[in-house]
Amino acid sequence: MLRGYLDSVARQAEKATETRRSAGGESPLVVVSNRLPFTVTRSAQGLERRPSPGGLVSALDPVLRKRGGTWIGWAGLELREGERIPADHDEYRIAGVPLSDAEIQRYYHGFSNRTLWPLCHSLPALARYDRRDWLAYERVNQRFADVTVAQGDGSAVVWIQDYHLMLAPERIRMGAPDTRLTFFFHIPFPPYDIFRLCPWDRELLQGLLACDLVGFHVEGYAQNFLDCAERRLGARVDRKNRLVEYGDLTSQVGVFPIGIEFDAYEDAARKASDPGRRPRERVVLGVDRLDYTKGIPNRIGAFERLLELHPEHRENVTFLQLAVPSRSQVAEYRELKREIDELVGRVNGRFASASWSPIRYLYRSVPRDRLAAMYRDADVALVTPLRDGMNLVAKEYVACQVGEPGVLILSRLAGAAETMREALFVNPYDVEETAEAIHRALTMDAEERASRMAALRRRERRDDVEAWVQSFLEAAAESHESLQPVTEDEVEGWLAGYIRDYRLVLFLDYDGTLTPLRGHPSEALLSPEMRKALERCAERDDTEVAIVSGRSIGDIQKIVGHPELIYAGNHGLEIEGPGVEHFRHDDLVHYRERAESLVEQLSEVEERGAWTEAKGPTLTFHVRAVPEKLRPEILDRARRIMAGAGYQPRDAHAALEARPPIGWDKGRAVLHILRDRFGPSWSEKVRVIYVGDDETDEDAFRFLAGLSLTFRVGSAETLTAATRRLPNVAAVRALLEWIAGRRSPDR
Ligand code: ADQ
Repeated sequence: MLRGYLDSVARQAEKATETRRSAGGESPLVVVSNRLPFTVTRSAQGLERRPSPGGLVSALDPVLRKRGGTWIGWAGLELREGERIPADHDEYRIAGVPLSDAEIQRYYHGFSNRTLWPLCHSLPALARYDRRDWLAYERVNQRFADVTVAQGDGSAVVWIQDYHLMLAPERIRMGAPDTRLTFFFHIPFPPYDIFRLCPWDRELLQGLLACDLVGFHVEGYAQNFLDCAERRLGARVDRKNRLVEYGDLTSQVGVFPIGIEFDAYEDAARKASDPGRRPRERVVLGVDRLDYTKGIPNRIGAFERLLELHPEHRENVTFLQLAVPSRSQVAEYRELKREIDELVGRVNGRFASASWSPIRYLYRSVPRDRLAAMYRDADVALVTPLRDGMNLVAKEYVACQVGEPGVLILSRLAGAAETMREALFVNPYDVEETAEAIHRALTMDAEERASRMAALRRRERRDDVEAWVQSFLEAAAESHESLQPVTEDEVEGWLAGYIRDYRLVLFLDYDGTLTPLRGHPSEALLSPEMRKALERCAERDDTEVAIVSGRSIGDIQKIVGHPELIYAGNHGLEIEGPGVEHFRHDDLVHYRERAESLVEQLSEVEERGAWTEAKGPTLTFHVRAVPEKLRPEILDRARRIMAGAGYQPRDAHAALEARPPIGWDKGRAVLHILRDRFGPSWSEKVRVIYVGDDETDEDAFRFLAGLSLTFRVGSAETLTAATRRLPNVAAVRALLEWIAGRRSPDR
């Protein structure tokens, strides 16, 4: 069913692209978010659309109308057979992502809100890790990507919103490699020590690193992300320019603090009627989604403490807390509701008089005009989240302050604290400090209130949500810089401490590591510079060099041509070199004949440029010359033939390796060389570095984990067990040149 749906999305997309091209204009925008800009509900009359409130929708709506494009998201309910999202004279396209109730349960309430939400808000004790939630998250992200790719408009800027869709960029990149992919993360990005608690942290980071641009609200989140990419994925990072190089991809990381629709709130505050309140009643206001990150219990505690410390506020000040019901499917949220009910009851019970209740608590959503009036009339806004990406309530309060200026009390732990400098700051965990801040706000003189509020309003008017969208889209349109090529100084930082005063054994793969991959293996020759670097390494008496390749041993010896090196051919099934006993795996003889017959069998799938490289007991089936679209089918047939002949087919770069099933790989070969050359306690005598570029090198990376420094070169499609990623062959050369020229150990 999804297939048919995707086809229809693709057909619509084609039509829209044609219309836009004939009209000319900017590249279209594709917004991808968990929810569409409206929610669909089912009633007796059928399906209906209700616009979703919120600054993001109102800011993006005009941009989409002007540039053309698509909004992709979930409609808010599971559509039944034959039901479609109702059309409504849309000026841009709407593509719904179908999700079942069960998927919403695991992907949305589960992984998004029970794992990522608490973790990103630095509340790891509340995070739950359930593999079934993760699998649903993966599946749903893939579906969002499929719908996006089916839009088929390579010229569009794709802008993905928020933590529900961290894997989508990578999946979109696979389906549409040239797309300009951008992402905005609306919640905090936590420090490395917290993010790594997630069992799937590397997959999530890799998902985002497929983007050209990743945006955060504040510098701290951006730096946390860079830190995680470097320490968990071995990516190269330029902190100053906020660039991450992951394999052969580079992402720009940017800081874009979000704003609100300032004019709309200000206007609503001016127009809203006066609800009329008791003379002398002063109001401290809290407005939040009912969420444990918002610190509502702490806030009630602080207000209670205020009444204890400063009894003059009793009877005169009321704390008005509005809370919109939120995520009530999640147990922690239901518990929080109960806790707040109890707290409010306790404080009111303790201090209320016949004519005054200290706390008024409304558990519901309030329409914009009423909310604006409440903001306008509040003497103090108490915005004290325990952690918050930005916090729009602080900004809305400021926009609505059109009368006698009030005071904003703001948690230092909200992103908004980075820019809203004129607020009174508190640590929300410090009840005493918050109580004193409320007292200070209630007793602040008019002049100070006016100057603080004027500065806050000026900034929020200028940096509104429209400005935010513009600055993000401008950055998205710019082509970002690449990182500086790897330098010997950089290599020194990675290696110097590790190999100081040790002998070094350097294992190097050949194709894709020492030379770029070519159409035919015979074209992949060493550059003179690389040859020189290799020779200089081999000349050192504290360094040994081994080449570990999938090629036959004869071929690799010939093509490298240096007599002093150790060579392991056929993925280590054959080993030769100075100081190492000549090795051929015992079972190899049995496979030589079988390989010959397999070569013959494969000739039937040698179509469209596919060919077989015979390497004695093993072989490689190459499809680099085959058009990309035809590869999967040809590879599939080759895979079946190999398996039928009793070989293990293994994916390689544009190729399939046929390996004898004899439990031997590059990892075992490396271990064999090390033991043979240096004895069983080799790890105490030498330091080991391994550099390779493909899946067959992963065996060595896993084997050597903890026992060596390992580097994976080139494309970043899969996670690696290597310590670090290098972008290309030039970076390998810088590595070898540093090794060749390093200071000798002091003996
Ligand atoms: P949220 O966690 O939803 O957003 P926030 O920025 O505070 O948090 O926005 C809450 C919104 O709900 C405000 O627009 C507010 O007016 C509204 N609201 C709250 N209580 C209400 C009530 N009782 N009635 C009506 N409306 C009510 C996430 C991140 C934030 C980030 C935003 C935008 O968690 O940190 O600022 O995205 O990027």
